[in-house]
Amino acid sequence: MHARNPVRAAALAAVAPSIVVGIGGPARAAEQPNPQKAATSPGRYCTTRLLSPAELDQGVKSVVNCSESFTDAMARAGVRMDPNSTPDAVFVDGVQTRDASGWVAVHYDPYGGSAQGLYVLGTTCEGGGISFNAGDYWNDKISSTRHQSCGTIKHWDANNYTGPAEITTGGSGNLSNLGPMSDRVSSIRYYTPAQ
Ligand SMILES: [Ca+2]
Repeated sequence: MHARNPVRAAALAAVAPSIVVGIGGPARAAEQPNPQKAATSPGRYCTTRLLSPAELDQGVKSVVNCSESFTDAMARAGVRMDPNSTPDAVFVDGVQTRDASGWVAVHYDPYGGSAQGLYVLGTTCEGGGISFNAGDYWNDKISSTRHQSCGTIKHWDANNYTGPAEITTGGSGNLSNLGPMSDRVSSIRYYTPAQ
């Protein structure tokens, strides 16, 4: 049998805002839900820096800092913005901006996004990413992703970028709800736009 199936591929492309790879395959090694998942939020606005591909290869895990204040969270992360900025309206020197805020994507606990979330700080989309440890608040938590500077984002169940995964694509501001990877994401990598 030939592997190509243009009818199925076209159907997937037509209906799927996200593309699932590896689900149900023989190599599937799905994680069990994490019983130690933190019940209370560490703060509504969280930041973590984009790890480089080399750091991912070395097994470096993400450090996440959170605050109840959006501007406090950003200031602690070194993101410069005016004090009247909000998640939906960032101002720098009085000018409203979006990508200049310097995050590659924002991930959210609920479907459909939220004002609060995990802001991944970085400017490159060359396969860098983030990875959680079991027990981290954001491990197995994410259900939606807003693309900012990176057009292709791959979400894995495991924290080592292998096994079942789900890809979202979109321009800056595009929000995607996750399907099978909802509440299962343990590592993510960021790439340039797919198309
Ligand atoms: Ca997981």
